[in-house]
Amino acid sequence: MSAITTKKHANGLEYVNVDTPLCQARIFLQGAQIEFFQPKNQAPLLWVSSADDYQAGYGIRGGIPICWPWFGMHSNPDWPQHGFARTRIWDLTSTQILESGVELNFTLELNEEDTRYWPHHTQIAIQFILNNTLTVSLINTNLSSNTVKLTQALHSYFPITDITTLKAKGFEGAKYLEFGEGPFKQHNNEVVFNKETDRVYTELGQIQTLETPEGIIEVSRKNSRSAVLWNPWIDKSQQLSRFNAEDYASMVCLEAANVLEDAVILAPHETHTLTTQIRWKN
Ligand code: TA6
Repeated sequence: MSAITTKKHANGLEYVNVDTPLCQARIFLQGAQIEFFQPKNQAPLLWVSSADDYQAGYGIRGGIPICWPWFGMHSNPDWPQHGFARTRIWDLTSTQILESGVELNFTLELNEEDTRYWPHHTQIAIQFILNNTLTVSLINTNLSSNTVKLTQALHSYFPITDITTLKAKGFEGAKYLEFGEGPFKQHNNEVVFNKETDRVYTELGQIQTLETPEGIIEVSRKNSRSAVLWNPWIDKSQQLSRFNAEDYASMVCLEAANVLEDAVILAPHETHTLTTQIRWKN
């Protein structure tokens, strides 16, 4: 028997609790941020830092924060990194319990302050389809009469037991930029981690895998021309908010995105859907 209920975290943030025969999940209304997803009889597929205190106004450090309507730093240094969508309260607009799993839809109504950052009439929605696989789709519709340009990412945090044994695969032949340099060519198929890694890949395939001794996490992307691969390593971990110094060893981000030259251009009344699908491959 599936159950979808709304609950309140001890620190006040509301979330939707999903408990079905196929999986369990928690999606916070703030940022429509999924911060927990566990398929039945398998380990959780998302990571959250124990240092996060679930305070209003901050993206939770883990799960899948939504970076929209820009990724990274804005040209105006006073504007929030990764946009404002992840700190806003989204509305749960529909839920469906199906044989094949559960579908939840959220929308973000842009308020007065938002239009200061993003003065374009835009419908922004996110759909979750939960079964033994997590499918997340960020749906942008340009309701204005002008063409708009935006960047976006589903900033997924994954649990790994040891960053030094992780092999991230599926990047062969791609190009990447890192720390403002490049593009560099990715010659071999796997990426290993021994320093801060913050790569924006482009021209890559739609499926990557995170291979650990505990199992293989498969991450696939649709309508995503970029993928961001990030581990802060030792020094950066000391500077990050809501992040333990040792957290770098047990997490990695692999983000379905459209950033930099891969920005999304939306003509009037055009819709773009960015999707990521996550599952245990074995
Ligand atoms: O996606 C990688 C990245 O852009 C890193 O450079 C780092 O800033 C990370 O996102 C986390 O950003 P946040 O604003 O959530 O601390």
